[in-house]
Amino acid sequence: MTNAEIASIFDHVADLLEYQGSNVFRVRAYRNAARLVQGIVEPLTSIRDASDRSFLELDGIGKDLAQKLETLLDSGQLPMLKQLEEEVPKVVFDLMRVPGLGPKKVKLLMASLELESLKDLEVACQEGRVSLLKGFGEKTEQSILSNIAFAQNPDNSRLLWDEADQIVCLLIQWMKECPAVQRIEAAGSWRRGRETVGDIDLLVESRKPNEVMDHFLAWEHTDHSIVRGDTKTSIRGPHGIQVDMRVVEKKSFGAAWQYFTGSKEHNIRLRSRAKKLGLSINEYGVTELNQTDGKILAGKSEKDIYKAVGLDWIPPELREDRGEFELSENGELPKLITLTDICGDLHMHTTATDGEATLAEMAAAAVDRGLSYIAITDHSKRVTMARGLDAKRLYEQWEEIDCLNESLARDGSPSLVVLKGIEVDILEKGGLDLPDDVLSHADWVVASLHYGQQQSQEQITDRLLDAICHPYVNCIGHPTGRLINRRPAYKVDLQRVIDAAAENTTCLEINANPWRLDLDDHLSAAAKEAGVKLAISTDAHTTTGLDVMRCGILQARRAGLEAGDVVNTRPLSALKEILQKT
Ligand code: DGT
Ligand code: CA
Ligand code: CA
Ligand code: ZN
Repeated sequence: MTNAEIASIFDHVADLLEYQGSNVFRVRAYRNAARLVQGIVEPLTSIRDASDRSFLELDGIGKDLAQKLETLLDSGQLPMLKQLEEEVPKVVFDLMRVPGLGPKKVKLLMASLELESLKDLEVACQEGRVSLLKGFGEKTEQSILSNIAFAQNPDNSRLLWDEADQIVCLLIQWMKECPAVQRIEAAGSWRRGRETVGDIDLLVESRKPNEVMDHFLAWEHTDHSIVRGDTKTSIRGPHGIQVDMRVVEKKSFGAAWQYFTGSKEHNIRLRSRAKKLGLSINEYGVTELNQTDGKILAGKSEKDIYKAVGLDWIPPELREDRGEFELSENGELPKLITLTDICGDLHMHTTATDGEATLAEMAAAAVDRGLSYIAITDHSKRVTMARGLDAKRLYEQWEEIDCLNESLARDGSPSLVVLKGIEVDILEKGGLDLPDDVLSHADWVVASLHYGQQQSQEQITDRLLDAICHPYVNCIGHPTGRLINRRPAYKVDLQRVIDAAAENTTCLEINANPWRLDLDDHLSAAAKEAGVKLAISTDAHTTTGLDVMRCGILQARRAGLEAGDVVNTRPLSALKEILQKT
């Protein structure tokens, strides 16, 4: 069982408990545990298997949850969940997957309408029966209808990249134990760093395909096999995801890796380019178009394949047929940003609001990750659910930060600098949640929109534009508000947002949380084009939450960003210069 699967089980438990009206602290414990486990990159099995470690070392995991983790890892099941599933009608799960329908609303709907399926709710909305219910106007009814369509769209049931990555890592580790495997690499959308992955594609170099297939089918997470062939075998693995494994010979490895990395659009362009040069490209290699002897001109490495058609090797993240061929041909491919370019992280939370680690713990975790600065950006008071900070509590936190910086400096170099920040809410009626004179004392201000997400495009765009033009706002957090597979973006004119950000030297965020990843690749590329500086930030709520930076980096690479396009690649002194707004 992977970490992501465990996280989704805990989330599910939290939903069901909340639906049943269970104690809020109990619900919260499961939600927090889900978020914690989701953020841990190391497989939990390795904590279980280490004799000197225990789950209790994880913040927020007490005896009860530790026991549940053991049970889940040992049996793949949770008796408590089984019981909950018996108590709660099945349709409730489907209803809760509709964005905007939380346990409370679902309860109301269940109590007033006879619902046995999502379809029943759709019909009830179409017949106007939902808008008659207390607390559900016509607007809500319309938004439920469009969100049902969102929930039913198969594009919204793909795995997050991060979830797929956990499976890829486990599988590669397992396959390497097979002596017949000479080399193994992952391909497909995972390798291109797409935010979601439909199925996983693996490529093995071996002269003994049969032994490789046997080993693959014996993987502990193999649910069942779909097809077994001589060169390709497919299984269903964790989360029901399909994994395709292909075995090729050494002389074709590069060609196959290129072919199965895709994208399909990129490959079509590549093949037609080859054709014009009198060549043919397939998964075995490059050959002369009209030659029947089948002599392979290139195939061993990807570099050879691209070279054969007069191109520089193209990084997988750019292989979407969005202009990469022209860049490659002219030797103008960008030098894509990497994780090692990152010097700081400019969005994170602590126990002062809804984070799970203290200020000092976050700072220590940042030092461990080699960062040279972080900004603490807890929520402002409007976010009551997270006990957001008012001016008084913010100033108290900043005093704490002063002390911490002093003691960090005393500890000697290389040291970390903690910036005094805030994630200030952009209010429903417009304006910011804290007075200007408070914001003027911050080192770094992120402004984000959490409430009033159902407003019209004009309203939301205006709210964001106001924040962008505000003299003390440095960055707009998660600028579209979408949650992948869960909630669509709010309606907003992003071109105006991007243009205003460029004009006001306000940064836009690429939120590295694998559920968010907004701005996405297209929008980040548009922002770069307009001259906007981006900040890639983790929005961490736990210490391990800092590790999602790599997901943000992938999204940035897909947008063609270089280190220079991203503010938190600068050393602190250079960052401060950029922050001097005109
Ligand atoms: P996904 O799995 O939906 O997230 O996206 P991909 O890009 O991993 O797509 P997938 O798994 O269907 O195929 C892997 C790569 O194989 C794809 O990016 C391009 C390559 N490919 C080339 N020609 C074809 C073809 O005719 N059919 C399929 N299925 N794949 C092809
Ligand atoms: Ca795939
Ligand atoms: Ca596939
Ligand atoms: Zn945040």
